[in-house]
Amino acid sequence: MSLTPDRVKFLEQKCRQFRIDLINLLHDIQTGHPGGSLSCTEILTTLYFEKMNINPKNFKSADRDRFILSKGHAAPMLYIILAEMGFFPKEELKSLRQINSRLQGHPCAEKTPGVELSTGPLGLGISAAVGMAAVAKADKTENFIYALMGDGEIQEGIVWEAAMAASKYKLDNLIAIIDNNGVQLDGTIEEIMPLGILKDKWQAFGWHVLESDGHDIKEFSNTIDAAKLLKHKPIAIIAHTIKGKGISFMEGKNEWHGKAIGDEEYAKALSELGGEH
Ligand SMILES: Cc1ncc(C[n+]2csc(CCOP(=O)(O)OP(=O)(O)O)c2C)c(N)n1
Ligand SMILES: [Mg+2]
Repeated sequence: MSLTPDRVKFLEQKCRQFRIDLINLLHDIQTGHPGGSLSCTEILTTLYFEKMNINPKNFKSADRDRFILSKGHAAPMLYIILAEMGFFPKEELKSLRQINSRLQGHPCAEKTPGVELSTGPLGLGISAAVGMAAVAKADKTENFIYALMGDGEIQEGIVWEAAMAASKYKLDNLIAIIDNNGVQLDGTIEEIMPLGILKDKWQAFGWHVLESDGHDIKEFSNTIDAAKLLKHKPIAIIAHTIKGKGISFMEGKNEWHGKAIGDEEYAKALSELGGEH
C-alpha cells in the first residue's frame, strides 16, 4: 500500500535526524565512512521502518525478513537505525570502531544485535543472501531476503556467480538493491571500471529489474511493493542515489568515502542539516 503523505514526512524527518546523528558520531570518533552511509539512508529507513518484518523483541523468529548489508562499510548508518529500533542502547553508538566494541567498523553478526551477517569483504553479502533465500524457499517460509550492494561492489566477480545461482534456483524471495551512486572508493565508476547498462546486465543474468530514486521514500517504498509481487526470478532494484547525499561538499565526492570530518566541515555539515550536537 502506498505511504500516506504524513508517513512519508515522518520517515523523511527520521532520515534528517539519522544524517545528523551520523555526522555527530563520525566527527566525534574521527573515522568511519560518511559517503556510502549517506547514500543509503532512505533505503535503510524505508526497509526497517516500513517494509521488513523484523522485531528486536523476537529477532530470531525463523520467518523474519533478513537484511544483509553487503556494502558493509555503510555500517554506521545501519547501527544508527538498529539503535533507533531498540536493538541496543543509542548510548552505545559512541563505541563505534573502538577496541572490543560490539560496533565494529564493519558489521559483525556474532557481536551486534540485529546484524544478520558479518560483511566487509565486498561481494560476500549477496552470496550469503542467495543461500539464505534458497533455505527460505526450501523451508517454504514466506519471508524476503534483502541485500544492499554498492555499485563499486558489483565489480566483484563473486557477485555475478551469486547472480547466476539466484536465477537458476528462481529465488523470487531475494531482493537485491544496488546503491547506484556512481562513485566508489577512489574515483567514479566510469573512471575505475565502467559497469555499462546495469539494467541490461541484471536482466541478462536472469533477474527482474526495477529502478527507483533511492532518496524518494514514497517511490522506493512503491518499488519494494512491486518487487514483492514478481515471481520466478530474483529481483534487482537499481536505486539511483548520490554518494554523500545531504551534505553539499560531500555529494558525489569519492574523497568522502572514508575520511575524518574536520571541525569546520563538521560545523558546515550540521548547519546544512539544521542539526545540533
Ligand atoms: C573484496 C573487497 N575489495 C576491496 C574492498 C575495499 N573497499 C571498501 S569500500 C570500497 C568501494 C565500494 O564502492 P561502492 O560499492 O560503490 O560503495 P558506496 O559508493 O556505496 O560507498 C572498496 C574498494 C573491500 N571492502 N572488499
Ligand atoms: Mg558507489
